[in-house]
Amino acid sequence: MFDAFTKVVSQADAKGDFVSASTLDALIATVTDSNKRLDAVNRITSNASTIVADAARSLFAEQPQLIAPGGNAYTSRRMAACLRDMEIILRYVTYAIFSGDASVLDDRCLNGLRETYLALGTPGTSVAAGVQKMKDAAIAIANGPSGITSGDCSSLMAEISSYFDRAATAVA
Ligand code: PEB
Repeated sequence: MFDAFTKVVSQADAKGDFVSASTLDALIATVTDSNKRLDAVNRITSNASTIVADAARSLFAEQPQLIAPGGNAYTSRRMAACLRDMEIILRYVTYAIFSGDASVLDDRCLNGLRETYLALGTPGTSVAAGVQKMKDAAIAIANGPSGITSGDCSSLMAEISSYFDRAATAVA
């Protein structure tokens, strides 16, 4: 499991190189912007249950077969498993945002998840659609202008989007 810093060290060591000046510049920018990152993690974390519940509601409205008898989220046991899965994925995305690196998300959540859904008979494309809905809600919340010092968060938001996209792609 890497963060933005240990990843760079590992890559440099694999080549027997010192950390390059351009890499240092990128890490300096990461440190300079770290308050934005922590604010985004904090906003998404403190709204996690709303993000999950709204995304699930919207997913079931679009794909009502999931909650119809025989559907993959039919019965409260499967519904609970589904909401739990979305929450787990969102939680690992917040870890990746915090670390500035996707490895925690890859290693501890996404690795083998497609195969798990295949074995369970759970439609991965529907999980991916739910993840995309969580992405939209999380970005809206993290990027919301109210009650926060305004600044350019475009690159951070693109990074956050990439973690959700990575999760969606991994299961679709
Ligand atoms: C992954 N999900 C399920 C299971 C596992 C995971 C391992 C089987 C065991 C169980 O039921 O608990 N667990 C989950 C995860 C990690 C982990 C992400 C990462 C570390 O450890 N059903 C739907 C939707 C979708 C869904 C499309 C968006 O209709 C999910 C939610 N996951 C779903 C369902 C089950 C499940 C299990 C319904 C139960 C399947 C079943 O028992 O029939």
